[in-house]
Amino acid sequence: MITFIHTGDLHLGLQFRSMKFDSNNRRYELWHTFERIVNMAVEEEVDFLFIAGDLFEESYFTLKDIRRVKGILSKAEKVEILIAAGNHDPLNKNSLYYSIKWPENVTIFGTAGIEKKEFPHKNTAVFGYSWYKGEIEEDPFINFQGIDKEKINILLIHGDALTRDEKYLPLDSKYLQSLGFDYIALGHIHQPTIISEKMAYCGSPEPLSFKETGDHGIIKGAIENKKTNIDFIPFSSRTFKEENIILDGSFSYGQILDKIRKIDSKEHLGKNFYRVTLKGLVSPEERIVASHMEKDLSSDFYYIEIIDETRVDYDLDALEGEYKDNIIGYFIREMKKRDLDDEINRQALYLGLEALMKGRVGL
Ligand SMILES: [Mn+2]
Repeated sequence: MITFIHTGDLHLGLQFRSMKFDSNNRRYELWHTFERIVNMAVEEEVDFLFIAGDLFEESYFTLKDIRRVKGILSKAEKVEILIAAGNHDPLNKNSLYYSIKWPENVTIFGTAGIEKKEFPHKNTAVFGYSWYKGEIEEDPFINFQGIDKEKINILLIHGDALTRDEKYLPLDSKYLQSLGFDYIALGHIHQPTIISEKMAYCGSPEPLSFKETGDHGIIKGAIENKKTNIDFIPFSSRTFKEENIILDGSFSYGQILDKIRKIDSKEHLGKNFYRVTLKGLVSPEERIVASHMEKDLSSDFYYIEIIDETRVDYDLDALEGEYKDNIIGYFIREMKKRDLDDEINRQALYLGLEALMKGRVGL
């Protein structure tokens, strides 16, 4: 039997430039989680650690950083560590992968088609391929010789088997599955995706943005007598969560804040990244100012982002009565002739009213 941990897409060194959160702290967390993964491989005495590409961000990584990677991996001297570079850490002549001497137990796959590394004492062959630039369209399987079915065979590769984007090494999952591998460890898609018991994307162990909601972690697996068992293990220190809250115009500001605080347990609020979109109606007195709301919630949340998609709930009849002789009254009467159940008409009504009411206040 062999056991393994499959990870990838760590994106160590990522800048998080467009994010509002503390990017320096998040970068530290990526390092820490990488270290936790390697520690787990040591503690659980797995045979293999597979890293399926995008281990680091080449554009921002330094020699000091790659030495830090080596230092962390050096703690797992009894684990066979295999790396297939991806589009963010491509293996070319300038690559940091070439700037240091790696321990004996670390294998970085080459870039000239699918390579094989044998582990005779484990009766295992691991195949892999590294990207050499940021976009790969050619087929690395062109000269692939096939596998020896007497052995345990594993493939480690970074590429797109889901949408098969032609720039990002499109992988044909049916073809891959037909090759007879006992396990195919994929990288590139950041959402953990188990395609079959023998083929999976581990996903990014630490999610990197609100595009990566839900659980993130690693895959642990074992292969025995041609049978493969894999488990997804949630492992991230934080998760990204998106919620919608529908308001109906009857809520006070304080009640809206309370509603937002109730989207999760106190413990989770203090830990995760939340993006809350407010929809529906608010009374004219309770117009949302997202930045104020974020400040008022900041003591309850580790990170909170408010997106305001509410509309002000005007009392049309009252407004029409109050302003019957001026443009506001004319506008309401004109709009009432239209179908106000139609979303576009309603939006026009609210936007128009908002502009007119603001004008009134401005006077
Ligand atoms: Mn990636």
